[in-house]
Amino acid sequence: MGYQIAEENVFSSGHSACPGCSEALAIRFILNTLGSDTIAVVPPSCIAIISGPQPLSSMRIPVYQTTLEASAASAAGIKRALVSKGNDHTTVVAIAGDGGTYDIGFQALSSAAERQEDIIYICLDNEGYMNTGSQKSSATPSMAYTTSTPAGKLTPKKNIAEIMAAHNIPYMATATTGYPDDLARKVAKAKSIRGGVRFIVVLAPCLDGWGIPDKFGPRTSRLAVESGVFPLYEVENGDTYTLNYGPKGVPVAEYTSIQKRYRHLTPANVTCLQEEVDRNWGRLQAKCFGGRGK
Ligand SMILES: Cc1ncc(C[n+]2csc(CCOP(=O)(O)OP(=O)(O)O)c2C)c(N)n1
Ligand code: SF4
Ligand SMILES: [Mg+2]
Repeated sequence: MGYQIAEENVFSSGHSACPGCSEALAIRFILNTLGSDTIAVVPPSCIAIISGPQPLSSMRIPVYQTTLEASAASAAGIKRALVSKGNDHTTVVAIAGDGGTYDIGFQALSSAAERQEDIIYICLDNEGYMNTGSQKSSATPSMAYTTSTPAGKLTPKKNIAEIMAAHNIPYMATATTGYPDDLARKVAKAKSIRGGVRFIVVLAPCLDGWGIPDKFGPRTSRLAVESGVFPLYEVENGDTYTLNYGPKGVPVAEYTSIQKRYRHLTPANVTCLQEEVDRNWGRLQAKCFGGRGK
């Protein structure tokens, strides 16, 4: 039986994201799971557009809009200020994009993890700087078109999940909007752990940046999991791996063929992508099952 998703109306309709945006869907699941005793920190991104200008925000909790570099530092500062005033119950969550996490906000995140700050950090990964017109980030996968990689990206996606797990934080998880009960369960688990950075990276397909129809967000994210492009797993304390959902034998071609950002690929390119995905899956299996594979 799946995890029950709460609907506490901590996120309201009427925001200005593209209709069908996976980031908005993710925020709905995240905030309704965390509940109203939460303060969010949001850097410049489509998330900031969704949270909107106060008092018109769709996020019905206090939101601090920080700089693109400083989400983790801002969240840590807010948490410390609350605790120093005797409030140790309010959850502080940073919700940032991949550009604000993998790239521009990374030093603040890495140092907050090393200092064991008591925050939740959630990266909504749409694999590019979407708010400014779909430029490449280090989360953009191999060969994907972006407006700054018009012939396709020449380098692979940075593995932020493993980088964060290597900080020996209490909890790291991957999640996606196509598996909402899994996402909500992981957010609840992150909330239940006290102390240390709890990090979740959520694959959130961008309609415009990936070139998919409005209603294809959840379907595309499910194909990412079923093809092995984005396996769902958890790592506790840097070394205890749990696989939640792995590949189900769906070819990577099925995932790429519905996205315009891959429409320039030749069959040979798709074979290279398939090999990259198989290699990454083999590495993850070795970590989850001690090299035995499953
Ligand atoms: C230091 C800095 N560089 C660039 C910008 C301009 N900027 C605003 S939003 C944004 C895109 C952020 O991308 P991402 O974090 O992936 O979030 P998304 O828009 O994809 O949700 C950029 C580059 C900025 N605000 N600050
Ligand atoms: S550009 Fe992409 S991430 Fe931004 S609001 Fe639209 S669908 Fe969502
Ligand atoms: Mg992004």
